[in-house]
Amino acid sequence: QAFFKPICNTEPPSPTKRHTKISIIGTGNVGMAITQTILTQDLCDEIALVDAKPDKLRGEMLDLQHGAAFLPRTKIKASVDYDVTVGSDLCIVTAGARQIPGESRLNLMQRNLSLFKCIIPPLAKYSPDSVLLIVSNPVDVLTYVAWKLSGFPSNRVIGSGTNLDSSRFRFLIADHLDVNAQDVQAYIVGEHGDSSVALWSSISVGGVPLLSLLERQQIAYEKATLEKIHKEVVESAYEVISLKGYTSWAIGYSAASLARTILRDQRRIHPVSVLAKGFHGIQDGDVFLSLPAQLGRSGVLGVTNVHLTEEEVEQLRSSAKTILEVQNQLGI
Ligand code: 6V0
Repeated sequence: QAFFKPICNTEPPSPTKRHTKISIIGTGNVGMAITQTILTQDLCDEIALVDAKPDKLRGEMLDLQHGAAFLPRTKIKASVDYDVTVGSDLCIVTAGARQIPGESRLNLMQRNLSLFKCIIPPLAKYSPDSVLLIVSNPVDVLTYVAWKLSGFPSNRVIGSGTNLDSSRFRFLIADHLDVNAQDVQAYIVGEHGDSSVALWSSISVGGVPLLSLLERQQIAYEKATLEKIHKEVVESAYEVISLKGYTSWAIGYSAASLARTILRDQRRIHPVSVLAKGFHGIQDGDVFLSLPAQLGRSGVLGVTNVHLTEEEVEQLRSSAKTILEVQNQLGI
């Protein structure tokens, strides 16, 4: 006998309301912070977790399931087998090898390439229409690797890129001016990490362009102060890692915000890693780096025509060159 006795003939579910599923590959610090943010923000109906360590994976799944009474209803599954990801709308990859002390970046990159060869083809097989969101580092090169291995069109392969760096940038500017970070429009573009580019010329606070405001009010804006803020953005990941061993909460919010924009077709603009060939004079080779891009249900809808100063274009091209150099050594 059924648990519930129906009170009337229930309507079949509306064909426009569909089941949404997110798969998260890698249940380390970052994967779990993303999962927990997605769960609490009620962004999908089902989450599938995949990791290479079965005990850790099952432990994380049970721990989250035990919170069901306090959370929006979301089915949580976990397996070391990729068939658990079947029919995903969004696949978020956070699995990554950890740098061994003394290991070169290139060697780490080669190990991550081997890892992606085991991860991306089955994801593409089980969810051929999904959007891939790459978080593992070095994120720009690995987004290129994921694009190549998946065979997906480039609009469906996105790297979380400088979405996080931009959030750190907005926090520091907001802190400096004592305003709300959500009122600060500011972008960091280019490589996620050391060669990232701060777009000072396009910063605005509550619709007021920052640099012209400072000039109008004759506040001697010192380039050194601005550069110090950017330097702090670049160093902040290293600082957090040196203090707590890894970064997790901010990347959790950052990736969940991308998931919301994509799955709910919000068409918001995020600085994320996209195929940048053809933009701002980047012509040599297929390189993924972050540019302000409009995102929606089908992935990247377009790249905004943001104004860059000559210096910013120069820095962006040099960022592209740095990424291409690593990419070319991989032989993929
Ligand atoms: P972690 O805690 O070591 O977790 C990595 C997880 O990946 C572990 O649970 C592993 O078992 C798992 N894993 C390893 N190999 C496989 C495989 N073949 N299949 C499935 N799972 C596997 O690392 P953490 O979570 O701290 O970081 C993960 C990645 O995110 C790293 O590459 C970081 O550098 C990167 N980050 C990227 C950020 C960004 O802004 N793009 C920000 C923070 C961290």
